Amino acid sequence: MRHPCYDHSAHKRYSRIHLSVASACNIQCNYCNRKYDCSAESRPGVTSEKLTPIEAIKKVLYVGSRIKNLSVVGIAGPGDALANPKQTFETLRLVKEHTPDLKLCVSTNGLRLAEFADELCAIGVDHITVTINAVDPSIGAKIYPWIYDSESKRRFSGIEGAALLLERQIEGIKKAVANGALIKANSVLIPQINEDHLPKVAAKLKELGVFLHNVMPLLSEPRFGTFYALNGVPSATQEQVKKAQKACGLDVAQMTHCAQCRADAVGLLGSDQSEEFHFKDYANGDLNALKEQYEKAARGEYFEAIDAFDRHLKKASDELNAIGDKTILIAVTSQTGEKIDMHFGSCDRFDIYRVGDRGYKLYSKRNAPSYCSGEDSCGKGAIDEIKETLKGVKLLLTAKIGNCPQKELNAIGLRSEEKYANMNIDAALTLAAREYFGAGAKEAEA
Ligand code: CLF
Ligand code: SF4
Repeated sequence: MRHPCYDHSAHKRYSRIHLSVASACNIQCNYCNRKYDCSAESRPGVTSEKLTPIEAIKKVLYVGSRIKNLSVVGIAGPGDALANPKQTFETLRLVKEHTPDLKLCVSTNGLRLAEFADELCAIGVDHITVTINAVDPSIGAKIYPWIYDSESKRRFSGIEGAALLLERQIEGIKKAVANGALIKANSVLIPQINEDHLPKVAAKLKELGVFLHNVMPLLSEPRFGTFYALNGVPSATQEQVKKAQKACGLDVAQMTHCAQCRADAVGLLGSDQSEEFHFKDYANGDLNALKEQYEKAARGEYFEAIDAFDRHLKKASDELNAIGDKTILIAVTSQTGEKIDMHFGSCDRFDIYRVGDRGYKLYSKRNAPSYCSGEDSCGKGAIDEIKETLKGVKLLLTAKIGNCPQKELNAIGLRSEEKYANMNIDAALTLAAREYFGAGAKEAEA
């Protein structure tokens, strides 16, 4: 999939551009200060430039002729895309007309999604994000002080408002799914408010056919001036997010690479290039001249090249999957999934590879309690469960491990190695396998 948010493997290949054409919002979230971008999709405390639809399409053409891996155009604020239907739809139509090779993506709080789902899908928006923080109005009421319903032209508050928002979100998602759109749901993890409720949200998302769930941490600092920040609701920790992702992941696939972008973000996720493109460079440019530049950039050929590269990679990986007649299981401790960069004591997920003398492949990811909990009883409670988790594994490649756990693991025939610390996983596995099989280990499993 050529969408950097929906496909983990695409996020280092394909870029997105956000068009900040939607300024107003029709609800109030307690984690948002409307001086800044929509915090349900972006990093709080950031203010984006605001564009008219015509400025926005000029920006797409200008940026697209310079960033060849641009594949997605998103509207994610700075307010709510569907609270500004005129600007949003005019922009989407212009993008569809002038850059039909780009995917269209919209992010919304969902209050008006049911009203606009058919129109969005008819234009070609096939990726829609809806922020759902609660599926219980009594919890929703602690998150949304009010919502404004444009149908009745009334403001609803408390449980009544939260219930109406939820009803519209559900109706909107059902309509969009029925139209074939891929729905991603964002949930802001708000400590003390919806932290323990998120698995219920995930269960509902599953029932609705949501494709992907993105649990985002609440970022709460007094300088953001939000209700929560001013009333002592703290930021969510990485541990809280991981725990929620693990629980929610039982029902719906979890996105774990969200960069909490700006409403005018440009480029790869986590590597923002918005500062490189200045309003004055494109806003007064001639639309036809910009379009010519865009077409000359031969983006289609570039996409083809990426696809061809992927096909080669798949072929190579298929070949690699014939990894040898003798194989062993090797576990690694990694925070990033790329390097051996985690200590055994803090690891709560072991990535297990099946490794042969000709290659390796990821076999499973196994969760276990951390050996080191930071308490006096450190290790004692967890080691039996870790040993059970690592049953059948012959080698553990880790950044650091103490003598006690090493001995415990040796007792189940598992050797641990620190010498590959901070090395890329692929290099470490290759070297470890070379050493293991070169040494003519007798124990290799079939
Ligand atoms: Fe933008 Fe959002 Fe579309 Fe992606 S972002 S509108 S789905 S193209 Fe992506 Fe950014 Fe996270 Fe959003 S990393 S904040 S999930
Ligand atoms: Fe702010 Fe977004 Fe919530 Fe609107 S939907 S109040 S812009 S966080």
